[in-house]
Amino acid sequence: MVAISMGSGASGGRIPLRIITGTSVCDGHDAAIGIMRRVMQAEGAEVIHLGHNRGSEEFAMAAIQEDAHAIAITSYQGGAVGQFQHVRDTQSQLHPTKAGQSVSSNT
Ligand code: B12
Repeated sequence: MVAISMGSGASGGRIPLRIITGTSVCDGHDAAIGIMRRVMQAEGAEVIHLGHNRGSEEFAMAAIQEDAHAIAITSYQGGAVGQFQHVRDTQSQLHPTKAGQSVSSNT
């Protein structure tokens, strides 16, 4: 199980990683993230999949509302590269204390 240690407790201190997944804005290429989210789930992560054509605010808000540990975005049109930084910036605006989460990308 992919989990992080949170010290002692009921689950032995390990909680499953919570990951937001989706495809970048104006992008309908969701085959790859469909594979990746199933790999993450098979490893025990809790995946909140937003689907395709998702904007920065949607990723940022979902990460905050779902108390996620990471955001995984796929993009097939190079124009969305800037979106990854924009998601972080939006998170910092919406919830400064949570802005430390990791955002992984593949273009
Ligand atoms: C399938 C496909 C489509 C399908 C998408 C189906 C779907 N639901 O996903 C359809 C037909 C809808 C489509 C449409 C279009 N497409 Co298209 N498409 C492709 C194609 C042939 C394959 C992409 C794919 O899914 N590969 C299968 C995945 C599993 O493999 P992969 O990409 O290697 O992904 C692996 C890694 O990259 C990695 N990975 C990927 N994402 C992530 C994310 C994370 C977090 C992690 C950890 C890993 C990871 O893991 C994956 C598994 O190993 C590519 C060409 C190509 N060969 O890449 C063109 C391609 C991406 N498409 C392209 C274009 C231009 C379009 C259209 C604009 C065409 C048009 N004029 O209508 C539209 C745009 C629609 C839209 N709004 O998005 C261009 C993009 C050019 C660019 N970069 O700007 C490409 C490159 C084709 C080309 N050579 O021109 N497309």
